[in-house]
Amino acid sequence: MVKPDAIQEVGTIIDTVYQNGFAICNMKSVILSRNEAEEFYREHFGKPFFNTLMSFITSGPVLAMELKAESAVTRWRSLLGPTDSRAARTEAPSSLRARFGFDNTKNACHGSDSDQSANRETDFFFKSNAKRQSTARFADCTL
Ligand code: RTP
Ligand code: MG
Repeated sequence: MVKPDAIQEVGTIIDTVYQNGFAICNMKSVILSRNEAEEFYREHFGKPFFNTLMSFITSGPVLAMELKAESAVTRWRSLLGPTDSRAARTEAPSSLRARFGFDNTKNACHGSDSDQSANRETDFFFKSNAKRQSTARFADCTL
């Protein structure tokens, strides 16, 4: 998920997605409501940064993408770099968070932290897509 602080860089981020061998199976831009943001980030409910995270993630559009690749969760998180963009700039200067994020909250992109989270989070954004009648196949995404 491209977060609101990096949405103006979304073209470059999509270039990076393809250059790193991911397929994009689904893509959707939305502005999350507070309730939706709480559901998406429910594992962090009650943490000290939760309200700051809620304000930030609902402050503008996000771009959700369902990415497919071998070991996609690990590879995408490695491309993201450390959570704090300031640390990313020293520890992983070519990472997305180093390039496009700002700090510990505004850090450009999200990545699922396990296959289980990836399933839950892709359902969160895309489950309703399946209801559409279409004969089209998803490019590169035969599972
Ligand atoms: P994400 O879930 O967004 O991919 O990030 P992550 O796994 O690297 O980090 P996580 O611990 O899951 O935190 C989720 C998001 O909450 C914000 N955050 N703020 N101390 C803080 O102020 C703080 N810690 C985390 C960030 O936006 C982080 O990506
Ligand atoms: Mg996380």
